[in-house]
Amino acid sequence: MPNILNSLRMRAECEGKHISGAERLLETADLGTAAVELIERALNHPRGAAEKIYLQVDPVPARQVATGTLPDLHNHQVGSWQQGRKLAQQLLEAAGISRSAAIKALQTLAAGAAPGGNSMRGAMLIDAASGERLEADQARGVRVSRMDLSCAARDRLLQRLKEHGLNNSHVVEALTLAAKVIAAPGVLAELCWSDDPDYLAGYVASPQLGYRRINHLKPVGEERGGRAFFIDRSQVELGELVSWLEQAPLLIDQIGAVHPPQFCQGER
Ligand code: WAQ
Ligand code: MG
Repeated sequence: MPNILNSLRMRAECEGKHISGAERLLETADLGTAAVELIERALNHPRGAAEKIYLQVDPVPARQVATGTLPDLHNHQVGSWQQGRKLAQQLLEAAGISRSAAIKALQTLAAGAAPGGNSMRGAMLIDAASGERLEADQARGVRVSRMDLSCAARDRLLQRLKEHGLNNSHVVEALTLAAKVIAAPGVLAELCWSDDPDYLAGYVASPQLGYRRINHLKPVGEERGGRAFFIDRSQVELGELVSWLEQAPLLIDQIGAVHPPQFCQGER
C-alpha cells in the first residue's frame, strides 16, 4: 500500500433532491478514473439527471487504514415485496432486534424516512430494543464513508458474483458498505433497500447472519428507500459510533462466499 490513500466522495442533487452518492478509498493513480465514473453515474441516474455534483477528496494516511472481510451473501428469492418485507422482519428479529423496532423501521423506510416523506441522504440509527430514532439530522442521517475493496478483492468478487448473475455495482457497493456497518461496535444489524425506482432488491445484514439479499423489498417505481442501523446502546456511545462509521478508513481485502438462490415458500 502507498503511504497515502484518498477518500473520494460524490453527492448529486436535482432541484434540491438527493439523487445519488458514493464513497471510495483509492490510490492517487486511480482517483481520476473513479471521479469520472462517479460524475457520469450522477448525470445518467434513474432518479433524475444531476444539476449539482459535489466531489470531495481527502487524504487518508495508509497507517490508519484497517483491513476487513466481506460478509457471506445469501440470496433469498421471494414472490412479492410484501413477502420480502415479512422476511426482512424475521431476519431482523433473528439478529436480536425487537419485533416492534423491526416493524417500526420497515414502516418508516416505506413512508420515506426524511421530513416530507422523502428518502434520507444517509442512514437512520435505531435503538434495537425501543425502536427510537437516534440520528441527529433526519434528512442527512449518518453517511458511512472511507471504505472500499482492494483491487484484488474487487476482481475476485466480480468473478464470484458473475457466476450467480449478480455482478452489478449495487451489489458490490452494498456488500462493501454492509461489511463496514456490521463491523461497527454496537451495531446489531442493518436493513436497506434502494431508492432507485428500478432497483427492487435490498438486504438485512448482521455479524451472525451475513448479508441476506432479498430480491423484492419494494414495488416498481418506488423512490422511497434507505438504510437503518440497529444499535445496542449498552455497547457503544453514539458519538463514537457515528465518527467510526463516517471517518474510520477500512479497506476490504477478503471476500466471502456467494450462496445459490434460496426460494421463499408461502403466501405471496
Ligand atoms: N451511508 C449511509 N446511508 C447511505 C449511504 C451511505 N454511504 N449511501 C446510501 N445510503 C442510504 C440513503 O438513504 C439512500 O437513499 C439509501 O441508502 C439507498 O441507497 O442487489 O442501491 O445507493 O444485493 O440506492 C441493495 C441491494 C441496494 C443490493 C442498495 O442503495 C443487492 C442501493 P442506494
Ligand atoms: Mg440510489
